[in-house]
Amino acid sequence: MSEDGSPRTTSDLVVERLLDWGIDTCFGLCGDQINGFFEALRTHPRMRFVHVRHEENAALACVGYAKFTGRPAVCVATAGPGAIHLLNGVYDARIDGVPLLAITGLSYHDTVGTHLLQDVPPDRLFDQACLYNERIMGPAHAVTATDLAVRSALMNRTPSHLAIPIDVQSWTEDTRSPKNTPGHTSLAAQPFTVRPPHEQLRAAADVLAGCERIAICAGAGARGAGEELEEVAETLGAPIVKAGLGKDCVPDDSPYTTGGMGLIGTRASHQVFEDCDGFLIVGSSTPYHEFWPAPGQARAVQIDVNADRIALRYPVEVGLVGDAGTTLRALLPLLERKSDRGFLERAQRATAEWWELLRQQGTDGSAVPMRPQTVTWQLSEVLPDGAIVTGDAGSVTAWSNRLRLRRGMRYSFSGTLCSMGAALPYAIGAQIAHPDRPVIAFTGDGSMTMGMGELASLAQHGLPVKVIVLRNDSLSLEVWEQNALLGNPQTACDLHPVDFCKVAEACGLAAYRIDRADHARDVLAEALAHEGPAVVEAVVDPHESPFGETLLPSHAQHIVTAYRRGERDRARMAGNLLEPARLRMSPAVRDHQEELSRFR
Ligand SMILES: Cc1ncc(C[n+]2csc(CCOP(=O)(O)OP(=O)(O)O)c2C)c(N)n1
Ligand SMILES: [Mg+2]
Repeated sequence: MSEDGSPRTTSDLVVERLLDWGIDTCFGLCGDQINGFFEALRTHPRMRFVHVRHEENAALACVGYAKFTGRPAVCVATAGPGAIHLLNGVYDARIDGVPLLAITGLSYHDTVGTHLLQDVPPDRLFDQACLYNERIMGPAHAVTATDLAVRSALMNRTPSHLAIPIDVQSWTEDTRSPKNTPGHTSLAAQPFTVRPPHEQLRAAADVLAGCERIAICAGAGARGAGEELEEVAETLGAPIVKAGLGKDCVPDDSPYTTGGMGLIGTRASHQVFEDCDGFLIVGSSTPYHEFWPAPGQARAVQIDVNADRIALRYPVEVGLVGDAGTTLRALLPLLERKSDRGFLERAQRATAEWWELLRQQGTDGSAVPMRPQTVTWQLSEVLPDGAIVTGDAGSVTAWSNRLRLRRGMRYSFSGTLCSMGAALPYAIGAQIAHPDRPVIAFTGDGSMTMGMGELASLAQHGLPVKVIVLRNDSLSLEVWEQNALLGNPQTACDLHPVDFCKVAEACGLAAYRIDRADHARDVLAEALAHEGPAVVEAVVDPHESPFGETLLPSHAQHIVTAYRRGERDRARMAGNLLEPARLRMSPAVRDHQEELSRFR
């Protein structure tokens, strides 16, 4: 019985059990096939419900929430289209390894599969995305299924899914089977740490002792292990290169890091990987391993909490299955301090040169339109302490990856699914979890137009998120990818111009526009100081290459081919690639300088 004497429904039991687990935040959108569950949300205000405008964003908000807290939230959607919308965000959680709980509606218990309205089986739809994925068959099943769903999400860091038929959502009675002993599950879910055995730690230390120039690659699994990483880097004289999802594992002003890797990373990181003879991978299975040392180039050790990720992308000699912090702490006493600091010092000089290039590009006041680096550089200058920044898919991934985050700042993006439109819902999840921290979504105009509805959610919930939109009227990353990966001239990348300031104002948000580099810093500072939610539209050059300095030789060759084949914007783009400061840093572009010059 509930407090008012009415019997508890299946939905009441699920919500109450979630609250017992400490899960108290739910993002979603209602609908006739889930409204029985919404009644339980209405009557349990302790479960904070955050109404969003699109179910995908409910799931992505859960991912943002989990990435910045380590804790799961719930996303809820109606059957059929609601569940289908949810799926992209649920996959994002699965692929980046974070917990969430998805709850969807389902047709009546006795009409499933009879072609009624929205009769799409959500459990089959979610089958690949969720490790625990069940239908709740009645109130007697609710608590057990919820316990298993939550425990699976927490222990495996995966999404779980529960589908509840519309009538079952409101049922208060059903027949309990003899096997279903009341109270046979509990809230026990012991957090565990995984630590590799001593012999393997010894073997790893021996491998690293035999190397002279060790590179560390730190990914999502290294988040939270920054101190240990820096200590290992100091001991081994080893620079830390950060995979995209590891951006906030050590701050960008740490003396040990060369910043990001791959096309979106820094030239300094490329040099480290090119020159190393030892390789320590910590919590990374980045899909961009072609930028890692060549197989056979370096003797390697890998730390990963997932045993099946060991030797997935590099032929390591020793795999240490364990949590990054625990394993690094156990490894440290076995490591010999490298007396030769030359490799680290060279990396530090290359990193300083890199930041100097970014400073020059970012303070280039004469460029019209403004360069995207201006936003990156000036935003880094004015970011408040403790800021949480969310990035997006696009050339904006590179610009946000190159932000200079200080100690205590956090960052993430849809790293491995790389879904467009994740920055804003991630920011919603982050701001709900951390109401007192500055939260900034750094997005592109393509992503923004996909998810504009959530600007209204910011206003609706009074979430003071600052949304910075790089407006280039283009899906500009795709232009560079069509050119550099395939040798094709761009196609289907133009975006009809949208005035995001007007959109923001129409949604009830403050709006700022930056179209001059020399105003960027002041406008950004003013927007960040605004009390409520705000959009900053930064009008930037679509022809700026997000990876001029980091191209591989094959990319430069493809670019030349695309230009030969008539790339529409080749004059502007070639001119940009051939910028003298950039040329100095990019061997791939230098090798094609003569051919590129013909198109300028
Ligand atoms: C949902 C989704 N659709 C398509 C893509 C492929 N894609 C990656 S980046 C990108 C362009 C993003 O454009 P915009 O947001 O304007 O950012 P820009 O590259 O211009 O900075 C596209 C189409 C994707 N990653 N995700
Ligand atoms: Mg764009």
